[in-house]
Amino acid sequence: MNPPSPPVTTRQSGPVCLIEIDNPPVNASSQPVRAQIAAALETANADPAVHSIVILCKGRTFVAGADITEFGKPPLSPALGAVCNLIEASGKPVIAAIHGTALGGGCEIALACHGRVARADAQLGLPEVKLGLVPGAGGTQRLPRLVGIETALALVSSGRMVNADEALRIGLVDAVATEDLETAAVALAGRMAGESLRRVSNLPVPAFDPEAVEARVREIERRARGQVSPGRAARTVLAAASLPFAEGLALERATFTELVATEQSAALRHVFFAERAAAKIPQIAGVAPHDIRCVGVAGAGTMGSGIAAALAEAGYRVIVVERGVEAASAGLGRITAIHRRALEASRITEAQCDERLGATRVGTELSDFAPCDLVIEAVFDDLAVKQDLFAALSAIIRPDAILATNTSYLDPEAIGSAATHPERVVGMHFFSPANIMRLMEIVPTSRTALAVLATAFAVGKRLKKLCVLAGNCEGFIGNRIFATYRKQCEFMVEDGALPHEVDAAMEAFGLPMGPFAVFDLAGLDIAWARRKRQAASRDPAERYVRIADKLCELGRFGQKTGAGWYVYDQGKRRPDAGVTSIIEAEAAISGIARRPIGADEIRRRIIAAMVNEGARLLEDGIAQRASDIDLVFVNGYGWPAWRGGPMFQADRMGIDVILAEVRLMQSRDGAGWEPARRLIDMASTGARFGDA
Ligand code: T1G
Repeated sequence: MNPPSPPVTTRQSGPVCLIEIDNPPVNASSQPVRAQIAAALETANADPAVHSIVILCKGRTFVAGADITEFGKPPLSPALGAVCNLIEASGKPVIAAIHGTALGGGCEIALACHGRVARADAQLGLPEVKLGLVPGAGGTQRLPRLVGIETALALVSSGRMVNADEALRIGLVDAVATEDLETAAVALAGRMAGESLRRVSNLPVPAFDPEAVEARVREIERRARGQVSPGRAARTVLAAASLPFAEGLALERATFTELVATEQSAALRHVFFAERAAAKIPQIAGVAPHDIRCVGVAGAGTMGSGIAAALAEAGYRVIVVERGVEAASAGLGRITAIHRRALEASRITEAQCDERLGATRVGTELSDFAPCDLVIEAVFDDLAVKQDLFAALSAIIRPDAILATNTSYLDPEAIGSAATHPERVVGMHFFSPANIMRLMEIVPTSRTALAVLATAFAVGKRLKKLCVLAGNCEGFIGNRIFATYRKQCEFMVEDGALPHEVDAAMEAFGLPMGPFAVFDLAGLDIAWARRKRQAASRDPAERYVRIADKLCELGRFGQKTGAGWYVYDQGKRRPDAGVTSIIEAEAAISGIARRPIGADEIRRRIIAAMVNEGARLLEDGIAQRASDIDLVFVNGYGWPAWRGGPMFQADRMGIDVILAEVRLMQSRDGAGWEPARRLIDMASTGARFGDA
């Protein structure tokens, strides 16, 4: 078999040496790439026939970054920073020919060049902070010299990409190729040959307002809410203004080396690869999805209008149907408001807003759905209502059209059974607000055709959703674990903690809002209704805490009624002594001697409860992999990505620690809190969720 071709080759275009990288899938600057770029540079500089050099890439993109799989292992020479310094020190001009996404180390290679040409559809960025890092190959020191401190701060601390036009405008690239990229790069290289070289590191940092910049850096640190890399990246960029280049590089390298070893970076790298793993659904590999252009949405309440807005944003034609003119008008108002808010925030242009509204029609007749390729129902979460709808729609939609249910807790199998073609029914569980939350759980029934499942994933991807395959059980992945989480929180309150103490412990962990505040926000009545539905079938041996029922019986449904676990004055929430009295009374009835419960125990019990249920989901095949469960909580429940997710956290805490906590629950809380078999096996073998 032929040996693999080297990832870097050179060829001549007249007196221009083309150093071409071919390291699929994204031309990551792996060790062989780095070493071979360095060697090619040396050869080109020694060759009298070469007067200038172009670095370009084959495949879909310029270098999209360092090879993330190398992180967490001993560094391999040459470091990318050293290669960038070699590029900049070249005696002959080096031009970067950029297409696709020049990110991270790729952008840094371009910054080390003496000129940069971008294809019109190219994007550039330094997204290292999204991996808990800072740029480690000169980006924090070269970028401000090219684009100024303020712009460099914004780009490095957010990891945002810029398109070719913006890159040209801010001075990140010298030209946007209106013709063939290689031709444009070779032409620029020719023009620069023989001229004095513009080395970015020799440029002064453009003047800036130090007070305004310091305030900006503090704002970046504040908004990072516990994640350290955005603030550290900002500080490292700012150092470019006060340190000589070499010292700035040293500071950057030291910061990168420190952060790459942190748990936050390990967690963010875990999430990065988890997102890519979640997209791998073996059963639909190679299955062609339906061609979806026109999507119907049944119901234009909060969920339906959010779904409709997301569909229009993704470029679909959208037909919405509500019952009655008044509801339809209110629904249209909600949809219009979503697009207008995006316009007012300058996230879209007037034309885009008009285009989205123009693609959306709201009516009152189910027959309006006749032309749809897919209809998503977001009507009241009642089984009979949904079954009647699917039965009616079956007589209206085309024989190849798909029916999707957005149900949160009902059984898609039961809903689908009412359709004349249950093989064309699938669950697409959006999270509210549907136009903002990235997560979508995709739930096939036992009858769902593979092409229908593939279509749900294709639509989800076009909606830019993070799609996770979920098996069919009550609550699927997220809400099933969340229900367990909620129970354990209420147990802790009966055992001795107070709602605001539980919330404080979880907010200190990094959640933007603690569980009891979330319960109040979502409304206590929804879970109350479910508990009443389940009362008859509840295992009497199961521990049951009545505190939330008591609150609901008093009409305390949460924020919407001004009181729930907290009391609300002008939107501000505060602990309520009345709730404490109810808690103490219920504990007394249960014969529980309440005791103080510290933040560590609160977090340990919550994570252990989540992980044990997650282990059960894996055993039951409801979740394909532990990292999918992590993605559900990072993208659907506010879990900070820099914590990696509950299963990742379990590996860090130790499976034995988790199991010990679950055994305490079993002895204290009884039925339903038995350790999952998988957890017991993992503890005995030393296995971790991350090993799978
Ligand atoms: N290293 C290793 N593998 C990578 C990779 C990377 N940088 N980027 C992508 N892959 C793999 C990915 O796991 C998947 O593998 C396949 O490529 C396709 O990716 C020194 C320290 C470029 C926008 O953060 O944002 O440079 O699953 O599915 O949707 O200062 O990949 O097929 O086996 O995402 O078209 C900085 C990360 C690194 C960019 C393409 N760079 N990548 O998106 O494809 S740190 C990044 C992306 C750094 C320097 C610092 C995206 C993409 P598999 P994909 P895509």
